[in-house]
Amino acid sequence: MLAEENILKRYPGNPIITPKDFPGSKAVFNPGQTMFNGKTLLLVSVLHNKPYCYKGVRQMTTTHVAVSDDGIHFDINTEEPFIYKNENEPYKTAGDQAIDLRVTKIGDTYYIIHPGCGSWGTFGILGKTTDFKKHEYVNIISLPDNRLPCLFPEKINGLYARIDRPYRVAPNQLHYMGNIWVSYSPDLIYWGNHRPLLKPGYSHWCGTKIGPTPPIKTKEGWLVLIHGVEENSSGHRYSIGAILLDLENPEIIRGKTYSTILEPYEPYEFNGIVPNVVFICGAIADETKDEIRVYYGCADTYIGLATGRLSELVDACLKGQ
Ligand code: BMA
Repeated sequence: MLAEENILKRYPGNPIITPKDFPGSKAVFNPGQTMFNGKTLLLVSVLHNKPYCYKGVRQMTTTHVAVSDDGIHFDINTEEPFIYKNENEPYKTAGDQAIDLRVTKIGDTYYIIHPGCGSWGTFGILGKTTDFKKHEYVNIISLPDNRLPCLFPEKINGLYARIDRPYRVAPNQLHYMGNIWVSYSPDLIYWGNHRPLLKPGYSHWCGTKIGPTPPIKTKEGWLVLIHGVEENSSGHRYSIGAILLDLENPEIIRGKTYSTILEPYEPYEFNGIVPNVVFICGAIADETKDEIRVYYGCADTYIGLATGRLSELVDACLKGQ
């Protein structure tokens, strides 16, 4: 699909954050995102050129807070990581993979989920903060291989809710695949009532894999931006689409986009550590302004900004465009 036909439109000054903004890094990508005290706040995944030493622990990836008044120019805290490997569990076991952050605000608390990766497999680590200075570990909330559960921003029928994507080995053994599921919890730690929601492969752009981001509440339903992976003769291609879930019963899909809302097209989405990738961990929506902003990873190296109209995305889901 031509870039101009996608619902999300790129900011012309993309990429807005690059490794040049973080001395010693080789990738600054896949950010978690939210509004905090009236500012746009990103939790940036940083891959270092050589081990980054913090509090005596050497690590190759860390998470850093970046804030902006205008949503375009960001001030990154390069001195202090927000999440980093340390001697406490689960970080000791998990290795340093504090990347791909999913942020959900529930009440006054910002919950953050990121993967722990290591010889135990990849699992979901839940943490929280109220000030984006202190990150507090809560618990491991998903077993391998289920790296990124995403929380709904409010309880549904009296329970916390989440969507996740446990992996399974595909029958042809060529790829790992996974389906998206919904589950519920009384306390954000113990999860149950698991229900299957969506398989990959309903459209060419998500032929082998799909993965969720935190749901966004709209009048018409929960809007969930997802990434999709298509394998072809030159490798993989990561694009972005959307699904819309029923507000009262998120196990019901009200609609989904069959085409991408953003797919790799620009040079900075090809020329990087992992070419042919646009990857999302969330979005910032404002229903009163009918606006959605997506800070997305480009080729696992940079951060780009794409914007669109929330109502157009919801319509595209309902019409199956
Ligand atoms: C996924 C994750 C992302 C990455 C993407 C493309 O599996 O590892 O961090 O952006 O692959 O490489």
